[in-house]
Amino acid sequence: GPETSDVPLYDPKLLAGLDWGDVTHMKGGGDYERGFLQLLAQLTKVGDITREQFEERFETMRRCSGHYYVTVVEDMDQGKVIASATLACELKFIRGCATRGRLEDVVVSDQYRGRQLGKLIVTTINLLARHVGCYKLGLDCRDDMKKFYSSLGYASEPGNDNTMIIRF
Ligand code: 16G
Repeated sequence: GPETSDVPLYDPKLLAGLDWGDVTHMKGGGDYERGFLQLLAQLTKVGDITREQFEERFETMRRCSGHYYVTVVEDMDQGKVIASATLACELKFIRGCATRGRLEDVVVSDQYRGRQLGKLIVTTINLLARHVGCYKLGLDCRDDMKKFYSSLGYASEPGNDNTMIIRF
C-alpha cells in the first residue's frame, strides 16, 4: 500500500563487503569495559552506572526474551564498542496479536564516523525486525537525521514529522 516503503531496506553492496562476524549481539557485562556506556553518552545523558547496575539491567533485558535486541559493532583490535542500536519489540493485540518494533539509541562513535557504520547498524536492525516478525518498525529522531533514515527505508508519519516508520 501507499504506506509501504519501496526503498530497499539495505544496500546489498554495503553488506556484501562486510564480515557478518563483526556484527554481534551484546555479550553482556564485558561491554561495560569495552566502552558501551561511553558510546551511549555520545547520544544522551547516561549518568554514573556501576558495573553491578549495568549487569542487573542487562540480565533483566535478557530475561525478557524477544523484547530487547541490543546490537553493537565492536572494533576487535581496540576491544571497543564503536556503534550500537537497539531493537525493542512491543507486543500488541491489534493485527492478530502483532509485534511492533522500535529502533532506539542509535549511536556511532565520533572517531568512526564516515565509514557507513550507521547505515550498517540501522540496516542490521531493519533486517532483524523483519526476521523476528515485526509488522512495522518505528523511530523518533531530530529533523537533521530524517534524511539519513529516509535513505534507509523509513518514512515520516503524516502529521508527526519526527516519527518515522517502515512497514513490512
Ligand atoms: C533519540 C534516539 C532515541 C533515544 C533518544 C535519547 C534514535 C533513532 N532515537 O531520539 O532512541 O532514546 O534520542 O534522547 O536513536 P533523550 O535522552 O533526550 O530521550
